[in-house]
Amino acid sequence: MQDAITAVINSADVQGKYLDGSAMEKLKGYFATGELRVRAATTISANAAGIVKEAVAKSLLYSDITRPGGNMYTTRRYAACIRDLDYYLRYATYAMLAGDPSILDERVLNGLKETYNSLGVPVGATVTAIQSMKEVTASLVGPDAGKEMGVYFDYICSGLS
Ligand SMILES: CCC1=C(C)/C(=C/C2=NC(=C\c3[nH]c(/C=C4\NC(=O)[C@H](C)[C@H]4CC)c(C)c3CCC(=O)O)/C(CCC(=O)O)=C2C)NC1=O
Repeated sequence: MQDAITAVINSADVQGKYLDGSAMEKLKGYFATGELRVRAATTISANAAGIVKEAVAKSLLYSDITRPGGNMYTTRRYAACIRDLDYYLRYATYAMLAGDPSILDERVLNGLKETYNSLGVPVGATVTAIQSMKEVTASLVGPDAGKEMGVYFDYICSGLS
């Protein structure tokens, strides 16, 4: 796993150089948003179950997905879907704190598309639900932190598609 600081340092180290102006700007941007990131993560963790619930209500409930024959039908599959959304929210929050998406590649997206395809889990509906979490989260943490979280929700969606 990387974060905004190690990403900048690693790339300078590869060249055997001190951080240049643009690397310093990246670090400054990260430090300047530290407070924002921590505050957003605190709010998200205190409201995680509610965020998932509202996103599911907005995007999946009472659709073909939750009816007989749908992939969320039966409590076992419904619970697996909620659990997956919980994972996406938690890992997007970690990535937002780190200011770097590498944790998503390593711990979430690695092999996920293949797993979904082999189990018949619909990727399109999953992406819709993640986009819905993005909106619910932004309305809770405000536009600036919401935008930053959006980067990592979108990263998960493109990794799935
Ligand atoms: C932390 C990293 C991590 C991720 C991301 C993860 C995902 C993950 N989701 C799974 C299943 C599943 N995922 C879903 C999800 C959905 N079905 C829908 O129709 C909805 C659109 C969607 C929710 C948004 C469902 C229903 C299953 C069970 C499928 C089945 O067994 O038939 C499975 C198969 C094994 C299992 O059932 O537990 C994995 C590995 N596991 C992990 O360890």
